[in-house]
Amino acid sequence: MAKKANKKTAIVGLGYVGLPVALLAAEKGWQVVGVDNVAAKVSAINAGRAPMKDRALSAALKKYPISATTDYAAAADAAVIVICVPTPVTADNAPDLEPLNSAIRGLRPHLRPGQVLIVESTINPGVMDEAVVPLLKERRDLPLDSDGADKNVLYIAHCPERINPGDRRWTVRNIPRVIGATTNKGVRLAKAFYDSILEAPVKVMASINEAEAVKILENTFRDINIAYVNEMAKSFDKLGIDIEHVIAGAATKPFAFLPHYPGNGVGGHCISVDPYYMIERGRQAGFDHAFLKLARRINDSMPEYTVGVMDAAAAALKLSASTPVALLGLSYKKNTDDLRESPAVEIKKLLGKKKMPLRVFDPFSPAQSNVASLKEALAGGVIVMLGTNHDELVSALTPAALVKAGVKLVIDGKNALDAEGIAKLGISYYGIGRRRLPVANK
Ligand code: SAJ
Repeated sequence: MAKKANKKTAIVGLGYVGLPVALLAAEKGWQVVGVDNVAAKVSAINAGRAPMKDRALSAALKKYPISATTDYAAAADAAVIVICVPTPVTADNAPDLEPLNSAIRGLRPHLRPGQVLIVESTINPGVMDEAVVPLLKERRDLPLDSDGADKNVLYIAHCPERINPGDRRWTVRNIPRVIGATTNKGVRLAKAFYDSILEAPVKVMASINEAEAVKILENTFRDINIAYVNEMAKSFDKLGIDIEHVIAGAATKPFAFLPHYPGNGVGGHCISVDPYYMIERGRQAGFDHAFLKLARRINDSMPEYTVGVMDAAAAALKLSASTPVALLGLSYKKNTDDLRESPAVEIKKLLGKKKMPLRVFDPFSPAQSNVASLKEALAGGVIVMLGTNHDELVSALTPAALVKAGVKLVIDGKNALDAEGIAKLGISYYGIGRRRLPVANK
């Protein structure tokens, strides 16, 4: 009688990445146990509540309840263990593998030959071989596939996460993946897991290093392209050319052009972080990633550039230094409550150093706001500083609403507002790489 396949999987790290994987695995028939080191998250999930504001996740959790625990021992009888913990940077932008290392150390006593251990966290080429495997080797009685054997060993694989928070079109279910593993058996086991839960192709890379490099390449690609348009925006500000129009023009080219858009900076736990992992690994290997570092410098300069645009515009309009500024939106990305590495949070810090009264309103972050409504933020004739293009902010900030509130100047950090309409009603509009001045101010 064939042994019944072990369909238990342990998902370690139940955040934006791990929870969607856990719920999809549960939907596809896996017996799922979630492991997380935050007890509050564990109890929320056991009570059927998603620990983050995400309607789709909350609905999935209701439909496919999973059990969660802080105890790594729960992974002992799992066939597949998936690690989805953060890989942030330290305050001086050095890679911080502590969350990954502590997950490995927590799991280590419970790992057994025959299991496949898959890391989804974003890491640079070399981390699996140089950080994860040595940590696992500290358990001398656990044979690893990296020792060359291909049976009765712990199999090790990497499948970089590709979750896009807030995206309804591309989800954990339909985004293609790449995987890399140490041995062919490891590839087979990891691929079998993803083939059983995804409705998307899984590409097998020639090595773990290549799989690590794929995610770094795709995210540094995005960072440098955003930096490129941010630099062009600064240049076009000098020339009075509207970069949004120019990008739209360039995008009529049906090949070899991929539009990215300027803004007040690059935030989030992926694009603004991942390049530093490659920069550091390159440095260790004796290679200087001058281009990646330049892109980081350009993108990190955008919050200060945006405040500079406001200062120059306010001076040109001879607005009094006591004109209040309403910073609208703090999240790094629209329609999320995620503040990690957010440029708008950096702008809040810069504005906080000035004399003018500062009002902060983000509907997704009431705790970080100092007024309770948009109406309160705009009262009395303010300078609007759009920090995040949340749909509900953009739709409320119509030209008519701005005039009605007596707004004196609009700084649009995400080029998301109706520039023409705002200027037509007599309010000066400055975006990033675009501006519209009322006829009177021309
Ligand atoms: N941003 C720009 N201009 C752009 C695009 C983004 O300034 O043209 C800014 C955003 O405002 C934000 C930051 O960059 O502050 C990052 O935005 P993002 O859309 O890249 O969002 P993330 O950080 O959630 O990136 C994720 C990544 N997904 C994974 O790492 C699995 C990234 O690889 C995706 O390309 C991205 O989503 C996406 O395409 O939305």
